[in-house]
Amino acid sequence: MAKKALITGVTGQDGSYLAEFLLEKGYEVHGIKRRASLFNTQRVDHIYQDPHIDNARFKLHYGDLTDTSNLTRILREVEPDEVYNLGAQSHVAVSFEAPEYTADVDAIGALRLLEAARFLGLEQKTRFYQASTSELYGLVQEIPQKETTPFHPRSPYAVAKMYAYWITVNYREAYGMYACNGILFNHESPRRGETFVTRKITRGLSNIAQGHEKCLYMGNIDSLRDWGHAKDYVRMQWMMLQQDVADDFVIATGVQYSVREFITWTAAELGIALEFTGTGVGEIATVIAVTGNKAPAVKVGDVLMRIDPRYFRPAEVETLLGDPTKAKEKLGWVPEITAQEMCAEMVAEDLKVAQRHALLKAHGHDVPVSLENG
Ligand code: NDP
Ligand code: GDR
Repeated sequence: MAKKALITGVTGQDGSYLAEFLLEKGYEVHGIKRRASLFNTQRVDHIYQDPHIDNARFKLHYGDLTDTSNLTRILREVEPDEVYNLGAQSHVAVSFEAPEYTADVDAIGALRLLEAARFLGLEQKTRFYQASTSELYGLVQEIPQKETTPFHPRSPYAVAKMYAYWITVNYREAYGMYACNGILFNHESPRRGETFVTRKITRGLSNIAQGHEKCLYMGNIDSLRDWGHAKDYVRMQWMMLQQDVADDFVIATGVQYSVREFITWTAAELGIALEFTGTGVGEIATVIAVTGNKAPAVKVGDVLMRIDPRYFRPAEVETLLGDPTKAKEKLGWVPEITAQEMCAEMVAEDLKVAQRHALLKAHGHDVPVSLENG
């Protein structure tokens, strides 16, 4: 019998990579998707299986982490061996705008799943993975951060995730559930949401290179992050549920870069050399050289980046750097893709789309490019 996994947040970045990974391992994969007025399954359309065929191994259920009876019914129907709770309002800046909703989904959502498993008598059968986050460290108490570093969350998102972290530990201790936290540092990919900083940069500069946009408006570019690739990180989520004893692990690369550096790499991938001048909100990035043919719309002297304080956060997490020693030693996990390689992959994908739009425009087709920012 194939193992069954249930993924909340299956339509998100990690959910899509994890679903692919588990299908390759032979799992029957169930995912919870939200009802939306437009299709929202683009990240999993390539693995979608017609439910009318026999032996379909990828199944989607409508649901929401705010809906207890819905979650309980899906758990009862599927009786999964493993639950991966990846669903969340995952944008830190947005959590300041919608703190109560973020708490409902990100904190109580985890409780609803754990309690449903207990209520249905699945607590000894179903293993539970909670998508915890480096945002728990917030105002960092120790560099680098490891499993024993004290938490100091700095946003409604991080505070909600702190509840989810501890309720997961609590169900492990109180009911003997196999429940664990992956404390994952930032991880990205070409499937990253467009309003997270890396994708905003690769997509924005690719659009500028092809003449769809003029300038990138950024928040705190001094911010330091430990960026890995989502593909490497979902492998680790699965590994965490295959141990004899449930435990919590930091997943990170152990290397840190600034947002400014990520902008420089992205520009370089497009053949653009930038110079940063000015300070604070007056800082700009100006083009000092253009080579190759990837950026026909850009010329020397163009200002490609300005600071817009609207992207500053009420409380910022200035620096994050993870220490993944425990994961390496206990699970034998090592990340395979570097931040620069990931940046190159993201630019290649975003440039392809921007070039396709340019071609359509050149043939008289109107292609509105979303200027939605984050
Ligand atoms: P995404 O934002 O790409 O995906 C979030 C998923 O959650 C989407 O499928 C979204 O659905 C779904 N979702 C949102 N609200 C609800 C709800 N009310 N009920 C059910 N599902 C909902 O996030 P990532 O894939 O990047 O991250 C996965 C998880 O890991 C999240 O919990 C995130 O907080 C956490 N995390 C992420 C890190 C990262 O760097 N990527 C690092 C550490 C933790 P829809 O598609 O309809 O919006
Ligand atoms: P983060 O990711 O908040 O770390 O949360 P994000 O990419 O949004 O920000 C990283 C850093 O870049 C700074 N920044 C900007 N961020 C955005 N989005 N837009 C901007 O214009 C901008 N300019 C500068 C931010 O201030 C921040 O310091 C992500 C999410 O995936 C969470 O769900 C996850 O838990 C953590 O990573 C680990």
